[in-house]
Amino acid sequence: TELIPLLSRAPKAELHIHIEGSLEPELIFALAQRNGVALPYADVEALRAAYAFTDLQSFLDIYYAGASVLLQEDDFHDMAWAYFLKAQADHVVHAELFFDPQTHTARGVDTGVVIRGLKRACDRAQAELGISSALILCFLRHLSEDEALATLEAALPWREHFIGVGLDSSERGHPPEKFARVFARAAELGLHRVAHAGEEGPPAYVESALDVLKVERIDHGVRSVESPALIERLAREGVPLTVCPLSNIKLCVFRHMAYHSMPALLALGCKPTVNSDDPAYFGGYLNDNFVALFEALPQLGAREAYALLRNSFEASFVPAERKGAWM
Ligand code: ES4
Ligand code: ZN
Repeated sequence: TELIPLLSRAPKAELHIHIEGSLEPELIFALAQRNGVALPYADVEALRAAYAFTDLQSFLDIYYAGASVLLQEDDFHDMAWAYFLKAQADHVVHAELFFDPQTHTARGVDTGVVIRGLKRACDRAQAELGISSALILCFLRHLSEDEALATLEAALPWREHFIGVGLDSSERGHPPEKFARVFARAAELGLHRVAHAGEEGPPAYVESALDVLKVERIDHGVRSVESPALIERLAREGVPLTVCPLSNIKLCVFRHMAYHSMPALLALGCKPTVNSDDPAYFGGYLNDNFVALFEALPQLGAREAYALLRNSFEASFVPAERKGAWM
């Protein structure tokens, strides 16, 4: 459509990007060599050939294997810096990055190494690219709540370097309420709260993320359309949904982009945004997600494009006075 060049050039905020999911195969191999880490893939092509996912878990297995090359502070900086260069090309002016400390502390990498490396890239993105950013610490939901509590406590020396907490990894069988205490602790610490819900899991998980974890945004939430009562609530409360179109197709949440729930979410008065999730694994960065969505869904027009861009700023955790410059 003729909207695509306009959408591509428009300033936008990205609110759902796992920084470990921006690690391209070329950088995985370069870091493996730099750190002397052996990979179970012969080369970049063999690794990329493994990116044929059937569901969330089949992706996560490969995503955690890819992250195994990250050991030094510079590795985290280099990964995030590569993302910021892609973000700049897509006219991203603000990004809120998820990171998974437990993926790294399990290999003996200190929480401080992870956070300091990422923070250095964030500061550099502001200085050299004019991109503002913030970090959101995510708990792996397939692990226990006690491990999540220990992860939060271990990150507190760097409390000023992250703005919130999230919940990611395997959704089914790990409902939000499993993490009630750690999210209450995060709230006490003045941290923002988000959670993945309604990606592969049922609408009930979106409800418990709101009611028990008191989250301010839902990551994905695309299965909310299965519950009219939930959709009515999301619309009434103006809860932002950070939707990731290419991710949903690659992980078989929807059979084809033409069946994506985005048009329904918009038409029913919800507040969705467009995001890239794990761009190195799902076939594209933020603009690729806008293009795939708008090309497959002719019912999405200029009004919807404007709403999605505006929602990305409105739903960001930037202080209200700074949002004024964008909106
Ligand atoms: C993720 Cl797509 C997705 N879902 C849940 N957890 C994740 N971690 C990284 N990508
Ligand atoms: Zn995600």
